[in-house]
Amino acid sequence: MFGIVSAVVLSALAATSVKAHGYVQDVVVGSTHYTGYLPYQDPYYPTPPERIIRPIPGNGPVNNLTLIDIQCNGYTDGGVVGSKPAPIFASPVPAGSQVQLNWTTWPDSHKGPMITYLARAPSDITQWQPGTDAVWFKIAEAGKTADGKWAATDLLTASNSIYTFTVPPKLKPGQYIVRHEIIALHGAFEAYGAQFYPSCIQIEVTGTGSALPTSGLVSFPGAYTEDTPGIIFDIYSDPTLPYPIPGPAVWTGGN
Ligand SMILES: *[C@@H]1O[C@H](CO)[C@@H](O)[C@H](O)[C@H]1NC(C)=O
Ligand SMILES: *[C@@H]1O[C@H](CO)[C@@H](O)[C@H](O)[C@H]1NC(C)=O
Ligand SMILES: [Cu+2]
Repeated sequence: MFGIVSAVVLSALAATSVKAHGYVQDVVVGSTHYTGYLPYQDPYYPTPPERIIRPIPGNGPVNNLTLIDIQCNGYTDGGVVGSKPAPIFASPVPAGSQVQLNWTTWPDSHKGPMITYLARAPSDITQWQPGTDAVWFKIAEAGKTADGKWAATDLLTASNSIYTFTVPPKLKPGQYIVRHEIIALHGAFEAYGAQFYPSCIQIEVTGTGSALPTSGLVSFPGAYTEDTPGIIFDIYSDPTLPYPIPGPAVWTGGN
């Protein structure tokens, strides 16, 4: 039985081994590893493995900011569009702890920022779809350093494809979607050229904090338009040009 599954998985892998794009393949909290949603393996199991990351159709980007796909790298399945919940979540994820996101090898050409948002689930996260509600707040961002190093790919590659963020220490406990993304700018010198690679990771934050932003929340789609600074940007013309990271300011109320 498992032999047959393995053969199917292997042939699916072989068919898609072209190196391009990427996704988060592993999440580490403390000493616990949670394998990410693996788009070229998971759908081929008779009983798909349960993941904490919402399903994605493949390693490719979303480039239309008006689509619900921009939320979680959309996936249409059985009438579920855009942000199909995952069946499980990482728990516990203590407030103040570091979470490591292990990306597949990121192509050198795909320079751009890495940005992380949270949204607090009003009820069971394995059932929750935010739709176009303004529920997201930014907790981390990295663009281009003063000496011209991009978060992706320079810094990500230097850290062996591991991106680390800290859960705000005073964040109110509860279930959250982490919306983490790379925006690849190699084609962003013109409209509709930026490529978005969002990953939606379900976590349960524990602790004794009570902080939660009450204003400034954004929606996906909605937070970015083609007029937002940093969505259209020429990475080739002037390497010393500062890069404006799109989206709201980082929320610091939980620090
Ligand atoms: C983006 O999607 C909307 C809605 O489907 C569509 O009307 C529009 O033409 C798309 N834009 C581009 C640039 O593909
Ligand atoms: C990232 O995940 C890949 C695939 O599971 C693994 O081979 C690699 O060792 C991981 N990297 C780190 C630094 O844990
Ligand atoms: Cu690509």
